[in-house]
Amino acid sequence: MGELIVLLLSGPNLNLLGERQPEIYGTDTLDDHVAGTTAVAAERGLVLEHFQSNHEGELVNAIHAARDRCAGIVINPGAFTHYAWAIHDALAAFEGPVVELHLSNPAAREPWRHTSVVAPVADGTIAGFGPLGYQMAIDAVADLLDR
Ligand code: CA2
Repeated sequence: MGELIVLLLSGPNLNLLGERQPEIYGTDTLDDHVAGTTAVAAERGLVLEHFQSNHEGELVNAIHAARDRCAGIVINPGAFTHYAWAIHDALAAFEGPVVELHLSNPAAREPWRHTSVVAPVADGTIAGFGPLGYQMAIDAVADLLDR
């Protein structure tokens, strides 16, 4: 088999990581998270690709493009988590493992963050563990692919 690609998707405002709200989201930049995730993926024999967008449709297009090309998806949909049904539908049409990832724990925050429209189409959700979550998400995808 050829290389197994895992697509890491980052939603709106995650490009600002490291610049503001470090008490909630930590001090690492998105590039830091991507570098760490790439290294962990390589240890598991996986190739990481990353795409960030502030536009819902671009994330939908990226999910479509991953079909038949990527083995799994790790997605932090940002605030789209809470209402973006187009992302839900796109992920539902993806065949491989999907892991929903959050740096913070939305369940412990404002009530409007308690709903995820992505969770029903994910194999599982990792939330509240900061940077460690990226590593956990890769472990989850790798294990799901091994089964
Ligand atoms: O905890 C997470 O990873 C979230 O997906 C982050 C989203 C939030 O809307 C979700 O409820 C939970 C927001 C990301 C915004 O990131 C910023 C980073 C620095 C400065 C401003 C925003």
